[in-house]
Parts: sequence; C-alpha cells; structure tokens
Amino acid sequence: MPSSRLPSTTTIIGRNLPNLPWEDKPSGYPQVVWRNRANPLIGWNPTPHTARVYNSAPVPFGEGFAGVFRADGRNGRAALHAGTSRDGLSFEINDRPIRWIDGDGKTATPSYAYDPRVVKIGSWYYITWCDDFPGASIGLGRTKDFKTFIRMENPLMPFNRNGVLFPRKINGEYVLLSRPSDSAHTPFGDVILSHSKDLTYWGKHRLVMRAGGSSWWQGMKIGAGPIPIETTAGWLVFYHGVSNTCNGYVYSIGASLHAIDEPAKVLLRTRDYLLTPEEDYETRGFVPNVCFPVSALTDARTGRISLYYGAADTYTALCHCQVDELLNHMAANSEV
Ligand code: BMA
Repeated sequence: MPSSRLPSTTTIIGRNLPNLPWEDKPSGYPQVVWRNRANPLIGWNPTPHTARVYNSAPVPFGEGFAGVFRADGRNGRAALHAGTSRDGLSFEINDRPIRWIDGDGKTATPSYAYDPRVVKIGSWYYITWCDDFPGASIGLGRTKDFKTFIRMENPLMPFNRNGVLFPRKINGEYVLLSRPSDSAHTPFGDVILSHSKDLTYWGKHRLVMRAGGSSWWQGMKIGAGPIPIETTAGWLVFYHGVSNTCNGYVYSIGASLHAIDEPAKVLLRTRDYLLTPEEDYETRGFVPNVCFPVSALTDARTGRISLYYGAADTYTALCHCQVDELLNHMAANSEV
C-alpha cells in the first residue's frame, strides 16, 4: 500500500491498557522501535529449577498480567511455565512446568514445549506452542485462570512451528498463522495461514509471506511472532526473520501489515529490520544473536505497543513503538 493510501493516523482497534509497561523513546533516537532500559527483564537462573526464561507471552489478566513462558530447565529441556506480573516488568515464574490435562481430566503434558503465544478469545485464553508430536508441531490448549490448562487437538500435521492465532474470527472462521518446517534447526521457512470453524479441523491453507526478497536479514526463514494487532489500516504482524551467517543463524524483528478481511494478503512489509541483535544481552548468551518476538501488549487510546522478545535464548526483553509512527515508517520502507 503506498503511503498516500494509509490513513494519516492509524489507530489500534482494541482495549485500552493504562497499565501498559512503557518507556518513552529516548530523545533523538533515530529508529521507530526502541529498547526498554530495564532490559533484560528476566536473567539467568530465575527460579531454582529453570536456567533461562525467554520467549515469553504475558497478557493482561486481573489487575496486572499473567502469561505462559518458555523455560529451559536445568536438564536442558524446554517447557512451558505459568507466571504473573503486577507491572509487566518484573515476573513471578512458577518453578515447575504447567501440568496439562485433556478434556477428560487425564494428564496430557507434552514431553517438551516451547515458544508459547497466548490470546484471549471470548472467555478463554488460548495458547499455541511448539509441541512434540513427535517432532516439531503446533500444540493448542486453553485456560481461564492460568492454573488449569486443557489440551486441545493439535491443529496441523508435523513438522511446523510458530503457530499464531488471530484474536478473533475472520469471515466466521478462526485463522492460524504457522511456519512449516523440519524437526531440526530448519534452514527454510515461509508463513502460511489456515482456517477452522471449530478450532479442531483446519484447512484452506494459504501462503502469506516467503523468506527472501532483497533483504538478507530475512533471507533464510521467517515466522510470525505475537498475536496480530488489529488496526484501522489492517492486521499488524511482528515476525522474526533469520539470516544464515558463518557464525550461525541471526534472528531479527520485522513487521508486516495484512488486509483485515483477507489476512493472507500482505499490504506492507519491512524491507529493513526493526530490531536486530546489538546489545550484550542479545549478542551473548545460550544462543547468541537472537531477538525473537513473542507477544505484544497494546493500548488503543495512546497507540502504544510494547513488544516482548526473547534475547539470545537466555533473557526476556522488552521494546516499544508507536503504532502510527511504525505504520508510516513501514509505508515508506516497504517491500512486499
Ligand atoms: C527457533 C526456536 C526458538 C529459538 C530460536 C533461536 O527455532 O527454537 O525458540 O529462540 O530458534 O535459537
């Protein structure tokens, strides 16, 4: 979409969140996305049995926040842990993983699980994650209180990662973004979407975006990050883009804009990354050079967006942007 066709002010369609964790852009800072100075928010060994809590998905809950967090245990395995926060900046993470049950109340905890996304639809908080099917697949479950977690049917066949639900039905159907993969450190990956009337049976798969293009930071693979944000200009999707270097994969953050009634249609897409590993907590850690966006909190009244990302597969970090400034930047620097 050429910038002239963008409304002069793009606003977020959604709830106000006066307690959004926020920090103003440092004066004179030249980029549209800036880091919170309290980063990293969660450091090494945050609880007795966890070594690293990073790709994390807090959502508004009660007076504060609750969420599902990727934690790597001291045995090296990835699991999902529940946690809470009063201010979205400091967190209490449960020391032990979530114990899932199925619809009959039987234990249904996956052998490993990582990269959760959380979205409230109706009265349920739905969680998607990377599940062991066996092999990388997309898990789906739900909770109302972040205490009892119920497994649902896995939406798609393996191998697949980065399952991200839209926050409402579109044309009467649920919509899920995903990234078909292999079961290892996949060297390829495009974003597709799938439709469902009941969150059980999925079909009508559509290609959304391919890795590559002229920008190398997203040359090898891409994957959707937080739950898409509804705006007056379209669905705003933050995603990770990966480039393959002599020193391994480098994960950066970009964004795209999708038509409201046809989200497979990409209107804008960042040609340059919005955030790339630069700070020590992004370039050094268990897996260096990773900025992996997972969840976003928004305040419709002010247009503020606070984006949580995993840094170096070790830390939870936070960055910020303003929706109209971001969309204007995207319109002027887009390559679809
Ligand atoms: C991906 C996932 C993420 C991780 C990233 C970088 O494949 O495993 O959890 O942050 O690699 O290591």
